Amino acid sequence: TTGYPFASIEPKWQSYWLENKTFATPNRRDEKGEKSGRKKKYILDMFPYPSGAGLHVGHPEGYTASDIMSRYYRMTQHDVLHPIGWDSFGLPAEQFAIQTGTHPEFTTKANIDNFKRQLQMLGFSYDWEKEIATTDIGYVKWTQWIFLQLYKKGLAKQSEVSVNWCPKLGTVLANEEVIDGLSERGDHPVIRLPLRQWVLKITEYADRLEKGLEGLDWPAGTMVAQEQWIGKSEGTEIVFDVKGMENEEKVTVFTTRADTLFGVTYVTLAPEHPLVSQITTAEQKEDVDAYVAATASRSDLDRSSNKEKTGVFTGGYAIHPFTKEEIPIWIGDYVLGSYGTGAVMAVPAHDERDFEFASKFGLDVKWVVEPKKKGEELSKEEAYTEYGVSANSGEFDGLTTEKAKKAITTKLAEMGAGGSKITYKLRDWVFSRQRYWGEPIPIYFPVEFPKGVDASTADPKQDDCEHTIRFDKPIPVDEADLPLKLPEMDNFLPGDDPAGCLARAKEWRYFQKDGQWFARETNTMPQWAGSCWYYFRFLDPKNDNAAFSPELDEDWMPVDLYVGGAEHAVLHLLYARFWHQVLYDLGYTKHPEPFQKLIHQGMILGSDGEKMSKSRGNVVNPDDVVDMHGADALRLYEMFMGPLEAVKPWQTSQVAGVVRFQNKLYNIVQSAVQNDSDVVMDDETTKILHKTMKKVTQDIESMSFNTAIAAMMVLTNHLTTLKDNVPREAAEKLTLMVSPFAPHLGEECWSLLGNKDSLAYHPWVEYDEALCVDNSVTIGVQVNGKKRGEIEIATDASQDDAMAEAMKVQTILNQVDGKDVKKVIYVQGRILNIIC
Ligand code: ANZ
Repeated sequence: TTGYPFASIEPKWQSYWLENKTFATPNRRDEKGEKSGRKKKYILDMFPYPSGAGLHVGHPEGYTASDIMSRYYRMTQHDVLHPIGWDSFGLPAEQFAIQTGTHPEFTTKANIDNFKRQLQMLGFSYDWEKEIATTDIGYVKWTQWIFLQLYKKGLAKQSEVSVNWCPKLGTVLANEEVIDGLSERGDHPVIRLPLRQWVLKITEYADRLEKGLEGLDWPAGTMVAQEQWIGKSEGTEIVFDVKGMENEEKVTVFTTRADTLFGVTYVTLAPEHPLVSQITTAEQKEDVDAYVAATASRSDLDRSSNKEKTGVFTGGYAIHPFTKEEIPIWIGDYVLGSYGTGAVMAVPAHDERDFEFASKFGLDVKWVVEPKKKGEELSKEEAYTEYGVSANSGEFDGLTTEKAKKAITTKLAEMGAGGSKITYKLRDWVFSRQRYWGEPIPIYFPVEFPKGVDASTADPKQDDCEHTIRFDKPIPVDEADLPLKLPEMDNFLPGDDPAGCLARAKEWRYFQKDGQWFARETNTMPQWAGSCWYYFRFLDPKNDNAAFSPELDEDWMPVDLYVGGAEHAVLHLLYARFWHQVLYDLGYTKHPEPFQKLIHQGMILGSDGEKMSKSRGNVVNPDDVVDMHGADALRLYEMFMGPLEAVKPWQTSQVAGVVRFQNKLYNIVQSAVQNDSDVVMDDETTKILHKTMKKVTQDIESMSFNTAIAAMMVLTNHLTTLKDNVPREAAEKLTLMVSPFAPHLGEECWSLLGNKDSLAYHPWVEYDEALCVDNSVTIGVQVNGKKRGEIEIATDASQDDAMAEAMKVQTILNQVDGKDVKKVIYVQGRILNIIC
């Protein structure tokens, strides 16, 4: 056998595909705009961030899977849209710019070129005419346009958000980047600081985002993760009067356990609750102020962690809505200001956190839920948080927890002291970044000068020109003036102004219109923005008059298959669904959800079973694998490693297995080509062939690629045993089947078999169900009651056929030969008994 010369063959087919635009997206309408009757598939990869490191072997895993599906659907007569692009804004390019002075645009372009070279080297069937980068100015224009639609719909607002500001690093940090008040990077002090930010009101879509999940074909874990992030919580709001302020202020709490209302022994407010200052008595003021100040620097994450509970008494009292008892009001930072109402009714008997808090401060504990099961007793050493039966709860005694919740909620509603309430964990989305390399937010503000200053000669670009920017009067950029480009800069350091480095680009920031000065927003959008709608732009990447046309939305949406990493299970998918639903509400798309089916490829680990990382030195570079074995071998190996969704270690030694498979397949085709007299298919080969065609077809449909490859290996091994007698039909069908997996090999074999055109649109193989069923049996043959051998015959073979088969077996023949056969007993499918 000869090795398959991939090094010359693969680039040849890659050029062929590019030159012939083999994978151009078909038009789904004729010249009259009539829709085609063909089925469609929109197959989408999560587009990569073009990092300086280039592709790692994890990228081709998902991309090969989606490529197999795209190629398979083209061969099964679907119109296929399979695009790719670049998620090219983001921090690394900016940090590289800060370190080296290289403009992020330059770095981004170089990285994209490298990624593109690598993807083309792997033979993916993308339509390169659809390529987009989120940093393209023609794309930025429409990202900004969508922001304006959000703004006009009241879904983009400014808000003072408490952020983690690190003066030393000159940047805002995510909660995860702050450890015990210090920056994770460099151990610099971090302060909590209110910063004016743009916020997208995703919470207004909480309900829709949850309901929309229904009917999507997504991994169960991802659905759950989205649901948990949205965090729908059904409960009750309960209104408590405040002693001495009966007609003025009330404290409203949110609870999921209204049944425990008779067990409330104190109320806790979040330290930032607006009523704290009014409720606090003069005696308690000093302690309360000190506590409020001390907790101001703690993040929500930190506050809800399992650290020791802290708090102080306000001196005020709430009135129990039923018993009219006076209940002390405390503040404690385990109550978050941003969830529910920022206030809780504390029931230490039945809530762990309240129990801990009450134990620490010597507060009362009242037991109001008893276990349902007979014999089970309250330990009273810890909170009893299970459901049970109400006790010490007046008229509600004896009700199960579920019933008591309903009855108490109903009664509160009748009294005007509360009612049912649905709360969500989801928070509004802080949408601005104080960075350079992002889309400028298309908003500006009026500039005002102190009284007495002549506005016509003032120039706010000058350092000494005193002025005020009226952030309370935002003005959206005219849609006709989009895109709003970034200014040229050569220093991308954030600096000591939390407003970010764009604040220093004064020539860009300040402008005059009709004699009035204005200042642009200096915040940019987060990297999430570009990935929120790229799947729409792929429909219509060159459209300068709209983000995408309504016809193309109708023709191609929704995405039929979305393939990407599970690390995007929550945020990207939620943000993209949110923008999608807004665009749906505005009438720009006819489809309520963007991604119908979602698959996460499992992570590929290093050969040591650890996550691949530079520091571990266990990273496998696809360039090296392609150099050594070729692109098809890399594709086949990654698909053969195990189930697509499984996490699996890279084992270089096992690449050899798929290389052998490729070589054998190539040799089979060559041998079939050399057979000028057409070899007839024997029954066994026919059968294996049809079984393989069935298995590969079904396995591709269910994206079970490793088992499809295994089946093709079995067929290949069988055909190899036929040596010079490989039937041409078998070689052709095998070539068609392998082509989605190993497209270069497929095309090369197809052309060796005498075809002039690419096989990309050749009809997929069809199997005969009848030839796939196992319809032969092996039965024992007795001569005069003694077993003398076995025969393999059709399940429904006749007695004559069975006898004929038996007479071919020497051990049987020896017993019968020369004698008269007196009688034959044949039971179909079971036994043949010859009496002689
Ligand atoms: C009284 C009670 C009694 C509660 C009991 C629980 C058990 P989920 O399911 O997460 O929505 N809670 C409400 N708002 C809060 C806030 N801002 N910060 C911290 N905790 C808050 O949980 C709702 C429960 O979490 C509420 O029900 C409240 O405590 C607490 F036996 O109220 B519960």
